[in-house]
Amino acid sequence: MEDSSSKPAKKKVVAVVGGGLVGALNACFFAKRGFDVEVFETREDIRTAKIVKGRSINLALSHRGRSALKHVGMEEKIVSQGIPMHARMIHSLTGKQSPIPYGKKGQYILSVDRANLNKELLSAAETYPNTKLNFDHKLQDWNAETGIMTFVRSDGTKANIEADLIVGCDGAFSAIRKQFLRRSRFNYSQTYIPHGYMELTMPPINGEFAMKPNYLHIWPRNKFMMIALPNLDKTFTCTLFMPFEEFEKITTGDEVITFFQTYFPDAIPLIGVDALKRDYFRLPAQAMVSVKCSPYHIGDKCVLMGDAAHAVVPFYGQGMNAGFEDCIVFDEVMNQFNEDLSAVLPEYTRVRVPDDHAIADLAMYNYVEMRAHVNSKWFLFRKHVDNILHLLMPKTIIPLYTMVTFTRTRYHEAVKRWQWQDKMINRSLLLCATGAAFGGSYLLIKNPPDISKLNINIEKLWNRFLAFGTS
Ligand code: FAD
Ligand code: EGU
Repeated sequence: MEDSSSKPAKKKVVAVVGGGLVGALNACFFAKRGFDVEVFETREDIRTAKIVKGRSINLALSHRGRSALKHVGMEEKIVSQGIPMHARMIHSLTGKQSPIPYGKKGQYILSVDRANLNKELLSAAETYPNTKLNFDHKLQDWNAETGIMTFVRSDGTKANIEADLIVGCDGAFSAIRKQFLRRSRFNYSQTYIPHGYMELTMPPINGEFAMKPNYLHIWPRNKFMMIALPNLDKTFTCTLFMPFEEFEKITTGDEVITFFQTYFPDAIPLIGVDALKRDYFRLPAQAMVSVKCSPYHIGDKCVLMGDAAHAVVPFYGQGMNAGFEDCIVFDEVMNQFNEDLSAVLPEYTRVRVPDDHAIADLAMYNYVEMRAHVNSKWFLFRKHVDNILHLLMPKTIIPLYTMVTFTRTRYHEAVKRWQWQDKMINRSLLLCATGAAFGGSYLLIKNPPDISKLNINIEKLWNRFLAFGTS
C-alpha cells in the first residue's frame, strides 16, 4: 500500500563544481529537472565583484551553443545581447579588406561578451528555487570512494560536502579530473601548442566602430594571426596569436610598432600607437592547451563536462559551443535512461567522447593548417572554392565549417563526411584532368596548331602558379 501522506522521494543533490560558462548552464539544466543543485565556484560572484573590469573579452557563439541556451529558455536573451557576424573580413597585408559570407542570409555567428554571458547564466540558474550558488568555494580535493568533496575558502576555512552526483565543470585545469588520473584505464593527453595569445582593445573612433562591426575580422599571416570580434560598447577585442618565442623577441614599444608595421599595418592607427606600446606589455601572452580524456565518468558518482573534459585550441571557435552541447547530450541521455545515473553516465561517455575528440582534433588540425600556409590569399581562395562547390552541389558538398558551425551534425560524423567529400572532389578533379588531357590530345592531333603563332608564355604562367600562396 502506498502512503499518500508521505513526502515524495527526496530529489537527489547535484554538485556542479565550477560556475563558469558550462557550470552555470548545467545548473539550469539540472535545476529544470528538479534536482537540488549546488554550484561551487572558486571566484567571487562576478555580478557583484568590485574589481574594475577593464576590457571586454568576447566569444563566437554559434548553433550548438544557441541550441543549448534554447533548452533553458535563454537563447533569445543572449542573442539579443550579441552582435551578429555574417561574414569574415579578411585583411591583406596592403590593408585590403575582403568579406566572405558564412553562408546564406540566416547563417551568422554571434560575438558575445564572456563576462556578461556568465552573469546571465548565473542569474538564470538562481531563478530556480532548488539552486544554490556558493562562491568563494575552491574544490581542493574529493574522494572517489566516498564522494566527499573538500572546499577551501579565502579565509582558510574548509568544508566537507557530499552530493549524489558531482558534475566537474571546473575548466581545462580541472581539480575534479585529478582523481580520474589516479585510476586505472583512464586515458589522458594534454598538449600545449607553441603559440600564445594576447588580447588588445581597438577603441571606437568618433563614437563609432573603428571597422565594420558585423564581421569576424581576420589577419591571416601564416605563423602570425590576428582576429577581432566586435563588442556592444563599439570596441573590438583583437586577439593576436603567435609563437611564444616571437612574443619574447619583442621587448620595447618601438619593436611592437615595427612588428605591427610588418604584419598588421592597417591595425596600427585603429588600435593607436600609444595604446599598442602600452597594452602589449600589460599581460604576458597566454598559453593554449588541448586536453583529451576518457572516460568522462566514475561509476554513478561523477561526470566531467566542458573544458574539464575536453579543452580545445580556439581555432574553430567551438570550445564553449561544444561544452554547451555536452549539456544537451547529457540531458538527452537522462531522458533515455529515466535519470538512472548508473546507466546514464556510461552512456554519456560512450556517445560524447568520439565527438569531443573529433572537435579537439579538428581544432588542432586547423591550427597546424593555418600556421603552415594560410595567408590572406590562400584563405580567400579556399573559402571561395568551398562555397562554389557547395553552390554547385548543395546536397553533396557541405563545407566542414558549415557542418561544425551551423548544424548539430555530430562532430565525428562531420569529420567522416568531410573526408568522404575530399575523396570525391579529388576523384572528380582527376577525372576532369584525365578527360581534358585525352580530349585535348585528340583535338591537337586532329587540328595541329602552328606553334610559332602561339603567344602564351608557359614559363610566366608556371611561375605565377608557383608564386601563388607564397606571397
Ligand atoms: P571555464 O570557462 O574555464 O570555467 C571554469 C570555472 O571553474 C571557472 O569559473 C573557474 O573559476 C572555476 N574553477 C576552476 N577550478 C575550480 C575549483 N578547484 N573549484 C571550484 N571552481 C573552480 N569557445 C567558443 O565557443 N567560441 C569562441 O570564440 C572561443 N574563443 C576562445 C578564444 C580563446 C583565446 C580561448 C582561450 C578560448 C576560446 N573559446 C571559445 C573556448 C572557451 O573559452 C571555453 O571552451 C569555455 O570557457 C569553457 O567553459 P567551462 O565552463 O568549461 O570552463
Ligand atoms: C579564434 C579565436 C576563421 C574567436 C577558424 C574561421 C576564433 C574565434 C575559422 C577567437 C579563422 C579560424 C570559425 C568560425 C571561428 C572562419 C571556423 C576562431 C572564432 C574554420 C575570441 N572560427 N573563430 N573556422 O571560418 O569555423 O571564419 O578568439 F581565423 S568562428 Cl582560426 Cl565559424
